[in-house]
Amino acid sequence: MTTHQNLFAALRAQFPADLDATAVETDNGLFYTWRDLDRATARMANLLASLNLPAGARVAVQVEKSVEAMVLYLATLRAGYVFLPLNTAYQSAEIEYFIGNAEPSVVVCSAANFGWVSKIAFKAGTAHVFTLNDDRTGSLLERAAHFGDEHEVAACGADDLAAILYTSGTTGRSKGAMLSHGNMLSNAVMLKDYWGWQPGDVLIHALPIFHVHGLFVAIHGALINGSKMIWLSKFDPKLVIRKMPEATVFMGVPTLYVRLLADPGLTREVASHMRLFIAGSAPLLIETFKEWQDRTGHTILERYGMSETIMLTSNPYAADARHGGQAERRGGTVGFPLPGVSLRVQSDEGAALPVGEIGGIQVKGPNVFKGYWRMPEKTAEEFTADGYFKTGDVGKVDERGYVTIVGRAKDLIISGGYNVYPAEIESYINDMPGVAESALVGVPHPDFGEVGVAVVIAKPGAQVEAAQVIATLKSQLANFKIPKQCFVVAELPRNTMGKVQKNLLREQYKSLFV
Ligand code: MCA
Ligand code: AMP
Repeated sequence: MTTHQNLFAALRAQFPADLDATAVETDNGLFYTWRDLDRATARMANLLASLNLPAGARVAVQVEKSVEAMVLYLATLRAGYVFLPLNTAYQSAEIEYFIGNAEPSVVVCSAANFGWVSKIAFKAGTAHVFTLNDDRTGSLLERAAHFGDEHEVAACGADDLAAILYTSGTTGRSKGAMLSHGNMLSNAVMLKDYWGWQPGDVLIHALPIFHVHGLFVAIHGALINGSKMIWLSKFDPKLVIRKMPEATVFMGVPTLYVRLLADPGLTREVASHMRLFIAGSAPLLIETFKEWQDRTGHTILERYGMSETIMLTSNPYAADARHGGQAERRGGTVGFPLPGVSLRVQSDEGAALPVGEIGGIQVKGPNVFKGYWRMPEKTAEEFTADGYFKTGDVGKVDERGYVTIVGRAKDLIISGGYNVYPAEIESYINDMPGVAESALVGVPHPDFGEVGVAVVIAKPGAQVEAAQVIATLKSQLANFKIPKQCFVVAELPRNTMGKVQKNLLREQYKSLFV
């Protein structure tokens, strides 16, 4: 094992020679140099190392976005432990499940949530609960301040776990996707080349840092190129537009592009300093793709990935011999399988499908995860006998090699880049008094791309109020999972097998928001 399989060591090796240059500039006027990042991660890694955690210990983190939160991520890698990021919208039932399932040794939360989070954590056997706020306060920083700012990076093998990302299951509970140092590093190194990262690139970081897009693709991309980040605590279209003349790269989910386009301040001139706009996490509408071209003169580069695989496919940055010299970023497609990724389309029966035919997308490569945390059966179900991971996405590959995603075999709604699993929401609704059953379907939405609509059946003689269903869900679940509308109806459409026909519900409610 060498230290250099450690993802942090590889990122650190690309810090620029001038460690006093700015690495991160924040929207509240703070500047962090590369030396600051090195020292802060060393201090925090020393703190973690002092806790005598078991090998492979999980560090579960639910905090608001801040540079210190990124430092905690990097310090966890540096110390050789496993990072477990949690969406700040998650409420107690959700957090209780993740902590109970992952059994983290360390939990970090905001001071405001310390009461309920620490109660859950201590009950689950967590030894250490720290606080970290987005204003550079909290017990984590207080404790880390007592440690030295030099730290020898923990030795790691490529297969050692670096992070666990929970992704909800289409049936049953969420599954923790285990990503190794090797998974992440191979993807980061390859994307640096594929997206043509250059000296002097500056990234506008406007995404949350508890999912793959903001935490890995954006942060690794900038760090492994020694590039400065303009760090926005929250997405704000006006601020992004204001910062474009100082930046070169932007990454966003489609909703961010829709909101930027809604701002008259987005012009060709303001975007002229930018080199690359990248979109992913949800389908980018062709209208958005074209409007962006018209307004800014830039062609958005759409790519496709998953928590289990990090990035899988991408439209080309420039002409590439690997794809017959193709340089065209084609709207409505997610581009080519990335170098090292083997992608195929199969029928339900497991037959390889020819060019242009629609089927299940399966992938293999150094980026594909190690399996689901403590769920060997689920892991086995999601891989084919010859080692391909079944993405659950449905698509096709054209004669030029471009991949198009046409739908999903998994019952999943992607709303503003966040995943909502109908099975989870339905189970909460079905537990409400007076409810016989329910169905959640995704319908088009101008801002979020897709949103959930709940259709509920009351038990005979029972009264169920739609507003009450929504209010009860709001008290239980992360806000982005709450259906934007709820209808209480007499019956659900069913096929001859008795299965609810969600396609008919989607059709019925498709014009609700558009
Ligand atoms: C906020 N709301 C939402 C969403 N976000 N509703 C549905 N879907 C959403 N995504 C609702 C809240 O519940 C709230 O409703 C109201 O909008 C305002 O909340 P607020 O938090 O202020 O919203 P916002 O700040 O405007 O957030 C919108 C957002 C955010 C900026 C688009 O959703 C976001 O940052 N999305 C990016 C997600 C992301 O990074 N995904 C990457 C996953 P109420 O007022 O009724 O309570 S990684 C991935 O998918 C893979 C691997 C990949 O390929 O990248
Ligand atoms: P997650 O579980 O958050 O990792 O979400 C992964 C899912 O997001 C994939 O399986 C796809 O369904 C979807 N996804 C990611 N990027 C794209 C894209 N560019 N176009 C369509 N769907 C996407």
